[in-house]
Amino acid sequence: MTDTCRTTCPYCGVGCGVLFKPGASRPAEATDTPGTVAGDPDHPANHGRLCVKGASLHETLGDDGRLLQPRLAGRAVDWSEALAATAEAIRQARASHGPGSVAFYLSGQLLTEDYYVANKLAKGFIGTPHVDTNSRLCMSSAVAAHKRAFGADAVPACYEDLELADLLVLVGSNAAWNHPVLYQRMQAAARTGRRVVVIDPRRTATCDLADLHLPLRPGSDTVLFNGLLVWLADHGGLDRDYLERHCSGLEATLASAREAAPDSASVAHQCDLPVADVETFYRWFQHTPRTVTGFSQGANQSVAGTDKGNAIINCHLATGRVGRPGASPFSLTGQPNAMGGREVGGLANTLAAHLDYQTPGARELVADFWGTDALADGPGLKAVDLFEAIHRGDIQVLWVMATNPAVSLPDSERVREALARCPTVIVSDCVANTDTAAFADILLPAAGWGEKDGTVTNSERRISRQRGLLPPAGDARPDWWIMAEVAQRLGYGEAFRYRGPADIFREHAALSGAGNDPSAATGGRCFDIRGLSELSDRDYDRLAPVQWPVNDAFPRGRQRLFDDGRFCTDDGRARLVPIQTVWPGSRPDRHHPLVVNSGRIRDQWHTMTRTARAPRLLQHRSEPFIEAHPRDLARHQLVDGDLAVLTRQRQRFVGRVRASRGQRPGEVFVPIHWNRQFTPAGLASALMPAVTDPLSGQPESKHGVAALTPFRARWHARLLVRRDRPRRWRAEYWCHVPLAGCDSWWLAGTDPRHWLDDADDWLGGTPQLVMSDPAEGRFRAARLVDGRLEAMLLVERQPQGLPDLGWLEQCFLSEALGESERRALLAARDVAREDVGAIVCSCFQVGQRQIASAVADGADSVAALGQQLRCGTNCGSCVPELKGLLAELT
Ligand SMILES: Nc1nc2c(c(=O)[nH]1)N[C@H]1C(S)=C(S)[C@@H](COP(=O)(O)OP(=O)(O)OC[C@H]3O[C@@H](n4cnc5c(=O)[nH]c(N)nc54)[C@H](O)[C@@H]3O)O[C@H]1N2
Ligand SMILES: Nc1nc2c(c(=O)[nH]1)N[C@H]1C(S)=C(S)[C@@H](COP(=O)(O)OP(=O)(O)OC[C@H]3O[C@@H](n4cnc5c(=O)[nH]c(N)nc54)[C@H](O)[C@@H]3O)O[C@H]1N2
Ligand code: SF4
Ligand SMILES: [Mo]
Repeated sequence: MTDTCRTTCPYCGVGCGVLFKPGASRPAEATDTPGTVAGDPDHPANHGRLCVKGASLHETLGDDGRLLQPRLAGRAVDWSEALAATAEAIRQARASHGPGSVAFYLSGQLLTEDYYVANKLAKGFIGTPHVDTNSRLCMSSAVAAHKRAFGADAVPACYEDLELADLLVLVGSNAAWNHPVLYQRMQAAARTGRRVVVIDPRRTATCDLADLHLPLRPGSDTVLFNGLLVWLADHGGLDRDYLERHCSGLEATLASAREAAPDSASVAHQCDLPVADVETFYRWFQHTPRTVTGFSQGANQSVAGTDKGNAIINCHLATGRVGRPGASPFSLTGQPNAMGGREVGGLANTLAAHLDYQTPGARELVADFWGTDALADGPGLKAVDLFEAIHRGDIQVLWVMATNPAVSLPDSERVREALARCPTVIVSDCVANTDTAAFADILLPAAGWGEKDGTVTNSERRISRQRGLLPPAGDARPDWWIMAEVAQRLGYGEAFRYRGPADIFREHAALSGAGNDPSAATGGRCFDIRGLSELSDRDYDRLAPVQWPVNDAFPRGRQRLFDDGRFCTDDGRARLVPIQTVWPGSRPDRHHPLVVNSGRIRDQWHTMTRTARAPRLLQHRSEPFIEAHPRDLARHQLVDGDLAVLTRQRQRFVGRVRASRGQRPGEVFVPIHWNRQFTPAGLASALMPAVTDPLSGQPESKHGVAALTPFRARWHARLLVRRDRPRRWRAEYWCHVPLAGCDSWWLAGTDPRHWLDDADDWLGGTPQLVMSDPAEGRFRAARLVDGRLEAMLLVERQPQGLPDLGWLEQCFLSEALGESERRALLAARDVAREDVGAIVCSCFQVGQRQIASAVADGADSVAALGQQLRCGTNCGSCVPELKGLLAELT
């Protein structure tokens, strides 16, 4: 068990290669690491780089918090009972209500092999069309846009293009935090004349790289890109020859663009941008042949998400910049295997292997290939509609795999109601307690990263192996195995007799080539990896990262698509698509005066089931927050550090206020990560209406509306205890923050408390050190056992009075507290150690105060700070923030 394995990071769509060296044994404590990780210098996505999440992967392993056994109605059972119950629920629903009463809700975080088996089992054998995935919330608008423009869901570009481009346009992408290694590659490729434009209502960390930031009105992207097309047409910027030979639809598209965005003054007005900035962008685009436009959730998660994608692609087609070195539109994929899921056909409106139900002959081809006569008839329900159908009672059995819909779907309260109403909810997850698992009738333990084997496809179509070396935690099993076992029990045995992921991969690769004729008029289906359909088990194990297609024409894969101007449409021409303006579905009103934008933070992954296990990843942001312009805060009598409440109808989001001039007045930003495992009212999705793009079905998760009010607390507290204490507290506000040496909670309440009387309760015993100042609303108590710190409570009237407690964690690691440490505890301030301030560099634990004092002492660059404090010298994720601090402080 000491070999190093080459594997792939399970987080974002960059798909970085990771070298993983397992330790000798699986440790009992999550804080002991069962191995080490490093970037794989030979992987073409990252060339050895990792971001802070990837670099902390080993800290997220271990059995602590894992789901170790199957459970039926909360009772631990063995696999044979769990599998039998799962099969029986499906059999009964199918027999009494038809195959369409069974639904699967899958995930772009499954491996391709898991995904393939799920799709085959559900659509092919159970015969239900209702198979959708969290990629609906993520990439489905980009998928729909690609299909409209290119005739297939294919990303033309590759990562190298981000480096070759002379103009990089980033639309609704905070790559510095969400695609950090790509961002580092963009940063490293900076050179004289290379320009970057960031289009985002917020000034994000990514703007650090920007020569021009366009903080547009939310939802106005199509106006901006329609205006660009008009500008190109009016200033001689169209590539007439390319349009003539390879595209159709220019006239109608230009006509509707003129209507929506007649000139740059109109664009500036509609987008709420200075006219000069709009024209600067237009001019740069016009005069830079090597332009890449990267787009992500600010484009996709919109009622006009598909249109935003096509408005961008229109401009690239109009200038002949598709699939050429350094010139292409580029959908930056979110999840590690959103692409693999799209390849196997995991979306409800697709069938399998880039075949749609509507494709002539497709159903017959797939039914024949799988050897089934039960294949679903046509498209099924998309995620938001699926959960509505569950709410209505149309679905008897829902199988949720590798996703957390109670947190991530919009209008989360209604989603919870739907889950509660569904007669049988099956949840496959690697973690025991999630908001969704709380609704499970059958809970199945899935093997996780480091334990399972298979492939994933990244944003640039590159297929890489994820390899497992650790034994699965407890009784956990790979998802494909669980489904294949259920298939056996449903009587579909022959079709699911896989010995391992290699068998599944070969079958998937063969299906991509089935009935796929490259010499056909349409050029065949572009997702074609038949060249991998005969890999031996050994070859599969050794499979090096490769970009699809892989076939006779491209036996080693293909870097770019459509560089020959031939597309996957019937006539081989790409389509420009006329785009009209559609504004966001919900508008602010008297009761909900603020626009709520939501997104990601640097160090957390989605619903935190894995990243919150690495304490250092909670240091950058440890609580849900509300970022707002200082003017909006002043209007509500709020200051930085206060708690506040966002309300939409009856839904509440409680978070800590962060003042930011990078936020447009009237708009606030909240993170998507916190959920009921950590805090009772921190769900961004509670504030999002279930409004979707009519074409893609993708929810508009970037645009809710809400009212902001102060959270009027009488007291604010921080409680730190050694592990194994109850997790929920009687306080209106609590937020759980796991630390390395202890557990901790931020707390606040409106009711009067008698701290002295209740101290034993809070601390789990009588405190030895107590300081009480009721007049000031201040209280501190510490409990020691055999000289070791066991629990500590600090109370203040104002949250700003609570000191930064980074140093306190150390006290829990200390074997015996000395006199000065005890004094420090009561003073809530470490007299001997420097209070480093809020952590900015997670790798080396460098805090804001340290940085400020280094700057005061003359450090005037990121390099100088790095030399002095080491911050920013490992993964580089904090460099934008370091620059921000330097700009602020110098
Ligand atoms: N650290 C971290 N990285 C991640 C993830 C994670 O959870 N954590 N998740 C991964 C996944 S699955 C995904 S999908 C990607 C997402 O990656 P991104 O798309 O970069 O992430 P978001 O933060 O959701 O949103 C991006 C930006 O869209 C902006 N935006 C909002 N409304 C508009 C608008 O109308 N127009 C424009 N132009 N912009 C707008 C927001 O202000 C935000 O800064 O990240 C991946 N990487
Ligand atoms: N308001 C708002 N909502 C959003 C977004 C937004 O920007 N704003 N973004 C949307 C986007 S782009 C996305 S991608 C979604 C993400 O949202 P989700 O997919 O709901 O979030 P995750 O936390 O990634 O859920 C993955 C689950 O799978 C489990 N898991 C991990 N590995 C495995 C495995 O191998 N097998 C199994 N069976 N389980 C596993 C994890 O423990 C976790 O519980 O959120 C969407 N929701
Ligand atoms: S950028 Fe970070 S999270 Fe994304 S794949 Fe690479 S190491 Fe993982
Ligand atoms: Mo995503």
